[in-house]
Amino acid sequence: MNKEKVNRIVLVGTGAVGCSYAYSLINQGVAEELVLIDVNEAKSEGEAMDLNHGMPFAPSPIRVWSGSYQDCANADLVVITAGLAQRPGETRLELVEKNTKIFKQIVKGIMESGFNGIFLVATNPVDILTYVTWKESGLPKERVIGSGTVLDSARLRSALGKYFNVDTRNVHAAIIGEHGDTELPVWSHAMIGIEHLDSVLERKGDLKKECLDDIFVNVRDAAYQIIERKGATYYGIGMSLVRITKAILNNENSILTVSAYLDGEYGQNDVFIGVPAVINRAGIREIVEIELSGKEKEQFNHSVSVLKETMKPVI
Ligand code: 6V0
Repeated sequence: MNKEKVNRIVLVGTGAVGCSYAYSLINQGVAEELVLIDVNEAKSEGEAMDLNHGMPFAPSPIRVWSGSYQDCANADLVVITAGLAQRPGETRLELVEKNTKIFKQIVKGIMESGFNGIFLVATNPVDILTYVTWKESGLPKERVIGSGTVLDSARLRSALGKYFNVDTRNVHAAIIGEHGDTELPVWSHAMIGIEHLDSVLERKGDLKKECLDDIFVNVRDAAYQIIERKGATYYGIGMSLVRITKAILNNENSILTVSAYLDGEYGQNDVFIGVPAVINRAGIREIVEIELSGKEKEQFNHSVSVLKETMKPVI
C-alpha cells in the first residue's frame, strides 16, 4: 500500500508556551498530525479536545490527539516546551538544574521510541537544554535546534519597526548570543528595508543613536517586564516556534537566529548558542558566520563563557 507520508509533530509540554504554539500551528495550517504529551495527562487530553473543536475554522485539517512517547517513533519533529517556567525575579540560568533533570528523562523516553527526526527546544535556559537534548539523544548536531534568540530578534524588529514607523517585516535586525542576560544586538548589520541602519539614522537627523541602546535594553529585559505584569510569556515564543517549524517542514532555507551547535564557527566550540543559521528539512543546513564588530565579538565571547560556566555543573 502506498501510504502518503504526513508531517507529524509531537509537542512535549502543554503549558502556556506549548498551547500557544499548538494554537498558532493550527491557525497557520502547519503539519497534518499533532500529538500532545504532558506529565499532566488530563491537561493534554483537555487541550487536544479543545483544539479539535476549532478545526472547522482552521485553514487545513490537522489530527490532534493526546499521546505518549511511542508516538514519537515516526514523528518528523519533536518540540519540547515542558519544564518549569521562570518565576518573577528568577533568571533563566537559575532554572538550569531543575529543568536539566526533567529533560534527561523526557529525551530518554523519546529516544526509546526509535525517534529519528528533528528536535526543537524552547524550555529555558534554552541554550543549555538544547545542549542536554543533543547529548542525551545522540542525534547529529544539525537535528537539534533551540529557539535561541528568534523571539528576541522578533522583539527587536518589532521595537525598531515602531521606532521608525515601518512594517516590522521590513526590519532586518538580529539579537545573537545566549537567550538571556548576555545576549547582544548586531547593530553592525541591521537594515531598515534595504538601507543600513546607520544611514537611516544619518538621513533622518532627528533620530538619536542613543535611543537604540534603550530599545535593546527593553528587548533584553522584555521577559522580566512581561512576567511582572502577567506571570509568563507565551504568545511571542509560540509564534516564533511556528516560524521555525515552517522553515523545517517546508524546507524553506530560512535564516533564523536559532540556538545551534558551534564547532569552530565564531571561534567557539562545544556550545549551543543563538546565531543566524539556514534552516531546512534537514535541520540546520549551515551557520551563517557574519563579520562582527570588535565590541560585538567581545560581547559574544562573553555570552559563550557565561553559558559554559553555567553548564558546567549539569553537563
Ligand atoms: P507551564 O505553563 O508551567 O508549562 C509547562 C508544562 O510542562 C506543564 O504543563 C507541565 O505539566 C509540563 N511538564 C513538566 N514536567 C514534565 C515532564 N517531565 N514531561 C512532560 N511534561 C512536563 O510553563 P510555560 O509553558 O509558561 O513555559 C515552559 C518553558 O518555556 C519554561 O521553561 C519557560 O521559561 C520557557 N520559555 C521559553 C521562551 C523562549 O524564548 N525560549 C520564552 C518563554 C518561555
